[in-house]
Amino acid sequence: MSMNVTFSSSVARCADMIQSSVRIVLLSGAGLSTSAGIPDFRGPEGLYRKLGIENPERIFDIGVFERDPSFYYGFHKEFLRQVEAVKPTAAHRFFARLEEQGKLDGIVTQNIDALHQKAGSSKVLEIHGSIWRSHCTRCGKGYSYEASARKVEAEGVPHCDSCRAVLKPDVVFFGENVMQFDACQELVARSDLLFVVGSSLVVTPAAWLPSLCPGKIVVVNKGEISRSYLPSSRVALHVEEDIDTFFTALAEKLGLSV
Ligand code: CNA
Repeated sequence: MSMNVTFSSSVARCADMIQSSVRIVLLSGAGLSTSAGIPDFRGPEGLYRKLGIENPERIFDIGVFERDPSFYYGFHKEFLRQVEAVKPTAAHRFFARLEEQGKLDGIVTQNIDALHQKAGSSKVLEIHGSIWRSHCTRCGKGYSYEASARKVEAEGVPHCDSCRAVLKPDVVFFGENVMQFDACQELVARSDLLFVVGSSLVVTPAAWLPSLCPGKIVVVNKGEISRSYLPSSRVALHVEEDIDTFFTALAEKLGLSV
């Protein structure tokens, strides 16, 4: 009972904040896509726990990739299969509706699954890149998603048509620079309401972004998050609920159909 009261009052407070804000920004993480069927890294059902690898961050370690790309591509093949099968969640659709209403200034996503775009969002900054393009690690030749996916299927580790070097998807690995960071910083710095949804806030520099928000911050995340860089005085609301449950209720409160 008391939990329901807390839940509905969180929904109501959040709806009020949305109504009184004009430049809403979302920082999203893997938790937004778990209900679509893509496991996150660090959540209870996350890949790190499932794969049982001692140091699973090695999957996205650029040094490991350069030494042995087959380690990454074993994961990649499975990931592509999942991404192709999944559909956006209610939470993805919620933020697409906010953009339609002219309320949402943009999204910074750490996800590489393109579910925001599939849901209809167009103002999306993919700070960790995406799997939609690949390039040759030697000559730089670019490959479309379809071309590289065909090669992964046929060769396991895909190679360049021109120079035979290994291809790498345009996903940001640990040890590489993130993408469009200036634009991400500018977006957050002019927001009056920042949603941080489904992120453990442990991966920098994405985890630094909330500190640039001059307005209010709403965190929606069930499970542990790092508070190292989170400006706690600006966190107006921390909702520890299932993401889809919360955004479905919020949409209903605001009269948005998701
Ligand atoms: P993370 O570190 O895995 O954290 C996810 C957070 O979401 C955890 O705190 C979970 O407890 C929480 N969470 C998961 N499901 C739910 C739910 N249904 N309701 C509420 N909370 C939930 O993910 P981050 O994004 O913070 O980590 C950064 C990495 C993970 C980024 O570089 C991503 O590219 C990378 N990643 C992306 C995907 C994807 O594209 N979908 C999948 C897995 C990892």
